[in-house]
Formats: sequence, structure tokens, C-alpha cells
Amino acid sequence: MDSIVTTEDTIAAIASAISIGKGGVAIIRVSGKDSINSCKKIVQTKSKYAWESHRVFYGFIKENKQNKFIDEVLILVMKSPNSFTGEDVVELHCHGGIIIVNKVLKRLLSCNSRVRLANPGEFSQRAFLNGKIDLTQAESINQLINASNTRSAELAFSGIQGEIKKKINDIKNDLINQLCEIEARVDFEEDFTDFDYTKYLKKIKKVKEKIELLIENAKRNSYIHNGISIALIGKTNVGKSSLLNLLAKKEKAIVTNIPGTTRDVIEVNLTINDIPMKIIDTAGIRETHEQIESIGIKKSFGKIKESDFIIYIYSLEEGFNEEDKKIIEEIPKDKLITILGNKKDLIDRKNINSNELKNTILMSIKHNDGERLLIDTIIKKCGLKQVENINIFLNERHLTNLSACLSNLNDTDEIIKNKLPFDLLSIELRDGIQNLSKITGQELTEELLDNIFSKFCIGK
Ligand SMILES: Nc1nc2c(ncn2[C@@H]2O[C@H](COP(=O)(O)OP(=O)(O)OP(=O)(O)O)[C@@H](O)[C@H]2O)c(=O)[nH]1
Ligand SMILES: [Mg+2]
Repeated sequence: MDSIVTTEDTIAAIASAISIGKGGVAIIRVSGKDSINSCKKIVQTKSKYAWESHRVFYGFIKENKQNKFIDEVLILVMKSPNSFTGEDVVELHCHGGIIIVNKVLKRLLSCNSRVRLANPGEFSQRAFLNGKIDLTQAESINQLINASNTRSAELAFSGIQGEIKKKINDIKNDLINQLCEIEARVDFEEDFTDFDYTKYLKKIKKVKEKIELLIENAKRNSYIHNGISIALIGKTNVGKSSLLNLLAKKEKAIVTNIPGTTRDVIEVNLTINDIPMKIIDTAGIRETHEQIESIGIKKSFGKIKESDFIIYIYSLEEGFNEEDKKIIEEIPKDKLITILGNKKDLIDRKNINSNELKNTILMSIKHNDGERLLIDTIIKKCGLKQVENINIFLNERHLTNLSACLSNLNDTDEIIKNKLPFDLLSIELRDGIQNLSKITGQELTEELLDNIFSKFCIGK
């Protein structure tokens, strides 16, 4: 690391989650060149380790008036550059709850006008500006704090350990090598043998494959982090609401044998196999002139568009017919879909048309027969079976820049194919490298920084 950029202000915030009656300890974090001095003003201690770096010592927070204390605390000092932000950092470990920790924070803020309350993400922003972490590591910290399941937390932690940075830098180095060769040719063409276009295209193809693999993985990772939204679609009376209740293990939706029972959308959030899933029950689709039902059916089509995954349900008793075919044709081709033939208990398996069986899950929802198979199918279709291959989570910002880089590389193919001027290759490669640098934060604008760190919580 080159040098620590210490901004004028010292910042302070409560860094732990606080709530009444929960959590025995609350932590106030202070970072900046006035952090140690300011804390000295409010702490009374007899410890022989007092104010030494990377030592925990015991003391009291003094009230403004003499001989009165607000709290009994443990203090941890981490002197620059060996701290999270790279600046001098002090952590005050107070008693939990809300009242005392806020009182200590208020006391700290009032003792020195150069100490102010931190903005959301400002500690991480300072860590980034001081080269302690790159942008992807900072974003992964935020992702870890917001993780709702163990797999999402694992992915986030691998980002904190620099896995995203490693993958991006690996691709970037490939492109830099290509760029060096091309730029040298632009400058000293006469000293080189003819450019081997085939070799170049082969190398770029490999780089493109690496990027495509990252993008493909990202979709699966997004299911782990953000969850899968699954819409239950089909004609009336086929068992959509019964399936919602079965998966939720609760009577969330009304089930009757009257077609058109569900009029409005019902959504239930569940965690199945450690993966967050939003199950969306919808109104059954049929021709109707009834106003409320029509609105419900319109919403069903809306939910098809919004969801990641469609479970299309039909009744085996009635058979898969033209109406079902028509509805399925309305489902966009990019959606993941599974077809479920329900009410297996009402039919003799021998009477099922063998075409119907292909790619169809047979279930008896009412008798809880086939649930495991359905869940396994969803997980497999979302590509979540091979989780061991997935070790990073890419957010929208990373994906946009990766796609931009991919499009730069596709353009270099076009340049070669159309025998366009050689130096255009170098322009595209430079742009591609720049797009990758944006991911790790080597290509930064103020606006981008503000945008990223404002999504953090205060104290991080
Ligand atoms: N025999 C049998 N009946 C079932 C099965 N699953 C659901 N049913 C019955 O089918 C009827 C309709 O079920 P629902 O779950 O309300 O169907 P739906 O698709 O939500 O219907 P709408 O809300 O009208 O669109 C109810 O009487 C259920 O008990 C099954 O596996 N076997
Ligand atoms: Mg229903």
C-alpha cells in the first residue's frame, strides 16, 4: 500500500446492530486522526495497556460532570495503517441496548468538533480510498451484512477475500498482453513479422469464454442471494393454490372446487433447501366476462413476466389440451419453466398420453405426492445443483461492465473480419480493459463512489 489518505474529519458511528433487550455488547467505531485524542477526553482508565495499539483495555466513559460515569467499557485501539480503514481507529465496546450506546456516542461527538457522525458506508469508503480493499471487496462486505442464507454469506465472504478481484484481474492481464503486442506493432510495424490473426482470435475467444462463464454463473448466484420468484400458472381448478399451501406448509390461500376461487395474487416467501423462494399463486386463466376475475387474470400474465420461474399446472384428469398450449405459448422463451400434471390420484397412469409424460412432473398435490421431485427440478433447472463451482457473486454493476467488455471484444472480431485499420483494435482493447478496471475501482468517478457506498449501512 502506498500511503494513507487521511481526510480532515474523524468519523464515528454505532457499528453493531442495536435493539432493546437484545445483544449484551454494542460497539462504537471511530476512525480518523482525532479518534484517539477524542476518546482520551471521555475515557477514564487505570490500565497499563491504555492507548497501545491492538490491545484491549478496560475503562469508563465519563459524564460531562466530574466523577460520574455513563458506562463501563472495553477499548480497542488500532493505529494507522493497521486498521480496517487504514486510519487510526478506536472501538468502544459498551453495554448493549439503545440508550447507553447512544449516550456514549453523543458524548463523543460533543467533545470534539472535528468528530462527526459517519455517513452510510463511510468506513468502507475510507478503507477503499486507502487501498485496504478494492471496490469488489467493499461491495462484498455489504453483501455479507445483507446475506439472508448461509450460501449467500459464503459467496459474499469469498468476495471479501478477493475472489472477484482475482478473476477480473486474470481476464484483464490476458487483455493487457494482447494490447501490448498490438501497440508495439502499431509503433514499430516494420520490426515484426506479419500479425497472426488466427492466433489473436483464438486468444480473444478464450477470454470471451471466461467472461461468459462468469456472467452465466452470476445468474445462479443471484438466485442464491436474491431468491427465485416462482409463479404458479394454469387454468382454473387445477391445484395452484393447493400447491402454494403445500409448499408453505400453511393454509395461505383458499382452496375450493369452484373454478375461479383465486382472484388476486398471493405471494409467500419461503426458504427451501437454503435458497430463498417467493411462491406466487395466481388467478386461474380462462375466458370470462366477470370484471374482478378479468383483472385477476391480467395480473396472472403480469406475474409471468416478473417471475424467474413458471410452474405450469394442468389437471391430469382433464388432460393437457389446446387451451393449455395457448397459455404456454404466451410465456416468454427466456423464462425457466416446468410443467406439472396434477391430480395423479384421479387417473390410471396407463391412460396418460406418453407425449404428456415427457418433461412433465406428475403430482398429487392434495395427497402430498411428488413435492420432493418438484423441488429438485426447480433447483436443477436454476443451475443450483453444481453449487461447488460457484464461488463468487456478481452484482448488476459488475455484470454491466463485464458485458461492456464482452462487446468490446466482439467489436475486435468485427475489425479483423472487415480488415479495418489495425489501430482500431488497440482502441477496443483499451476500452475493454477500462471496463474491467471499473469493476475493481481503478476507473473511478465521484458519482460512482457515492452511489456504491450510499447503499451501505451506517457504521460499515
Ligand atoms: N383429487 C385431487 N384433487 C386435487 C388435487 N389438488 C387439488 N385438488 C382439488 O382441486 C380443487 C381446486 O384446487 P385449487 O388449489 O383451489 O385450484 P386452483 O388452481 O388454485 O384454482 P383457481 O383458484 O380456481 O384457479 C380443490 O377441490 C382441491 O382440493 C389432487 O392432487 N388430487
Ligand atoms: Mg387458486
